[in-house]
Amino acid sequence: MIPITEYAGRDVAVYGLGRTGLAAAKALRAGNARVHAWDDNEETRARAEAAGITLSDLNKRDWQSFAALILSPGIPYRFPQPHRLVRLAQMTNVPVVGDMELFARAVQSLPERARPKVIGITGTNGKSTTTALIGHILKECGMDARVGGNIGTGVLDMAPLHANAVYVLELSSYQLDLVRNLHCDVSVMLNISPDHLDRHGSMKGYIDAKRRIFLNQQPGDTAVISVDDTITQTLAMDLSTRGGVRVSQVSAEFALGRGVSAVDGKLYDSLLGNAVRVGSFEDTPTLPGRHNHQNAAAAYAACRALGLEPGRIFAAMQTFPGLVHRMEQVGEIDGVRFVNDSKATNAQAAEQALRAYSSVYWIAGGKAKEEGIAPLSPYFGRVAKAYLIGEAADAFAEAMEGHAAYEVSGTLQAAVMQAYEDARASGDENPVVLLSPACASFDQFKDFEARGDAFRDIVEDIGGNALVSVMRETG
Ligand code: UMA
Repeated sequence: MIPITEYAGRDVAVYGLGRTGLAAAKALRAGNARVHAWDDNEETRARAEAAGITLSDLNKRDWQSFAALILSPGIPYRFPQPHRLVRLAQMTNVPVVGDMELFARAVQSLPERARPKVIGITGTNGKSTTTALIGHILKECGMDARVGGNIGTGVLDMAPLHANAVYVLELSSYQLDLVRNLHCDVSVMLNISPDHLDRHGSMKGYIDAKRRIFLNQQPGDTAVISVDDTITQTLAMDLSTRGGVRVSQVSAEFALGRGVSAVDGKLYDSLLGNAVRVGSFEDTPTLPGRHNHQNAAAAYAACRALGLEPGRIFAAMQTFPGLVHRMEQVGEIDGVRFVNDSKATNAQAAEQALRAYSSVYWIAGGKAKEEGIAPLSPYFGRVAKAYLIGEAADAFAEAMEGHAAYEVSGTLQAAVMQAYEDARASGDENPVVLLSPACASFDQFKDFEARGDAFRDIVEDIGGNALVSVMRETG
């Protein structure tokens, strides 16, 4: 845990007691703040109490006494409308602060020589893989790397600040919306496409949140920016013309004159001008597909910014174990493969999984994103049948009409059972039951991890001893 001392002796409201809030409440208490913690969910409150947190109903408190409101990222800050308690805080001039901001200020409060390094990673897709990959490379190279943030560990739950440590933090747009003082020695921007627009009001609001990752970067710091979409290209231009920060461009589309390129299945480093071939992606089996090559190029550039040698970085990439919930190979039953891609919460992410297989029994749906699944229509030919779940089912059914067979299954359980039966009876070569929802999970699950875990549990129940493991994707 990282104790937070800036509110010692003062009253602080902590609203939301999931991973963020629970860690924040403990960190503040360790720093001698008087913590007033609340969550609207009864079970969550009970869990927090069991973890030693004293509850206090924030709806009934005198807000004048609070020095800050620590807000969990999942609770609306600005859009679709500020949460009632956020409005209450604003009306009583109580600053609204996120856990990343508390972390940033704790780092800043240290003398410069005692500060750890911070690598922040954001983007619409690929941030968890890139975060985990950077953490893995640094550890393999003998560094004290700590991985956390949106990837699943509340930042204040991480090991205490230490001068030689490197904090590798996945940063969501929700978290970035709440930072003011975060300083990344190395920032990584992977890609930007429409996502979470309900929470940011517009595409501009979403981009503005994302670009906050560069906020306090200074000369000597590095911004790694993948320039494969026009939005990130503009951000790279903006930052380069501003001067000061070193911009390392990466691409999985083009061979860059100066930067890191993943082209023709190979990784090239031309950061210093002359291109050097670093290695072939044939040797990194857990990083298949163009999207992973983009992640790998960005991770490589971030590690180069810390001064690591190309050969050591690439050797570490070869031993990367991959991530759960991201094209995770759950296993095979009677020749039917089950793939858990629950992390695919939008069309772009689902596209990568659909492209990887040719006979897909596709489970999709949940809480839809604005673009729906229309952008996936070029891949509907790979879909043997779709099983639609959650709030989005009817809209997705309409989008699939005339393109591929589908049924509205409603629940994940019904979808998996039917998809397995159909895949087994199909006679297709290598049928795959793929959970790649192209939707957020919040209508039926706590989060995408709970959805992926539920998928794995159902498959394990169906398979019993007949479930056999399969090798990870290799191409
Ligand atoms: N709550 C209320 N009242 C409300 C709304 C919510 O009390 O009106 C409570 C809920 O009951 C719950 C808590 O607030 O207990 C929710 O907190 P949260 O949604 O912020 O969840 P955490 O457990 O704190 O997890 C958060 C991130 N979740 C979100 O941003 C939605 C996790 O990312 C992250 O791993 C964790 O902090 C640690 O940093 C998850 C995610 O889905 C994986 N992120 C989104 C994404 O990747 O697309 C952004």
